[in-house]
Amino acid sequence: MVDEALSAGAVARRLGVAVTTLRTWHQRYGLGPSEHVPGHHRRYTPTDLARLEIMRRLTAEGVSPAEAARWARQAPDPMPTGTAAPGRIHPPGRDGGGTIPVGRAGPAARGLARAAMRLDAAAISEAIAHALATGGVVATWEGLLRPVLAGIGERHAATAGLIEVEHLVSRCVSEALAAASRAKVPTGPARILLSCADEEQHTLPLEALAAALAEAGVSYRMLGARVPVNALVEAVNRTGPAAVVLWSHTRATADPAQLSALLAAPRRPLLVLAAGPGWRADSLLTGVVRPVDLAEAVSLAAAVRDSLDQPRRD
Ligand code: B12
Repeated sequence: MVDEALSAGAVARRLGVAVTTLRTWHQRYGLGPSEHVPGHHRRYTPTDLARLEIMRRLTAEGVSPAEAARWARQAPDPMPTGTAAPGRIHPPGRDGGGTIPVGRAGPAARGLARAAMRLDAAAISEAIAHALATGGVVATWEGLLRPVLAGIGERHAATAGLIEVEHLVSRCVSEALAAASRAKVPTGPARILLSCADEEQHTLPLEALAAALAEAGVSYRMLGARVPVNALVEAVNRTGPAAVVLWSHTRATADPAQLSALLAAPRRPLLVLAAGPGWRADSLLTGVVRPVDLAEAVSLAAAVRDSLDQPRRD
């Protein structure tokens, strides 16, 4: 619920548009913030937000900005969130070309979903970068990225569409996570090896893990997508990692032989993590651990790294 005046950044996130777009709508079409507290930046009131919501929806439907702004300026004071009350104006156009379901996720996820549907890469990247900077990697993954990615998957499964949205969002997520990882490069030897299973192209969860490890100060080495088992074992033998995280997103790439090969490697890691929904819990070998989520994967990897820093008793 909107119960207080908002900054430009907060409004941009709620609407899923870039701050620069808001600025243009203000300067060109007079749809700016109307609350003015002396000595502070102007703030957007609920009425301003409702007008901008109309502007966003109509422009997304292809109505020209000037025409959309005319409708937006006519809007009466807003009703409680989510209501389409009688008496509200009914501007031209349909109610959007479909949405990405985000379940119970908050306004930032809904904003990101809208930006995704418009293929607005600037707004998508801005929303992710802001979440990473303010909430950190795990919260951004769980509260923002995971719901939107799962929603895209759901819509795709139902309609066979949205492939362009899936690709653009994936790219923006990758770039934002890589930037977050680069911003905090941990020192010390890389004792955690991250790899996708053979033929596995779903890398984003592993990229989230990499960024979360960087944030936690844990060094890692990332092999990325589609790593054949021989190459994985070669990397293990050459680098001697304490833990290997092997990601599989679908049953098709979850061949347990890859896990057996890790356990049989001459430089067998202390911990093998079979991560991702591809792995069947009941088919995992002794010595293989299956994390339930990102936070658990981070803490298991950090614990192994820390155990190496303890004096050995044997
Ligand atoms: C983005 C995406 C892609 C991108 C990936 C880009 C990239 N760089 O990663 C691209 C376009 C490449 C792609 C390709 C394909 N995709 Co795809 N893709 C997705 C999508 C939308 C998001 C993937 C993702 O990152 N999910 C992350 C979260 C949302 O997944 P989750 O299941 O909730 O994961 C939780 C658990 O795993 C748990 N967890 C447990 N342990 C750990 C450990 C860690 C470290 C973490 C982070 C989490 C964790 O927590 C996770 C959430 O945090 C999914 C939809 C979905 N629901 O996942 C489809 C989806 C996975 N894809 C699907 C398919 C079919 C494909 C293709 C076969 C399509 C095709 N015909 O080519 C190819 C497969 C290529 C291959 N061989 O790997 C299907 C899989 C169906 C199935 N179960 O077999 C899905 C489910 C979409 C659908 N509903 O149809 N895809």
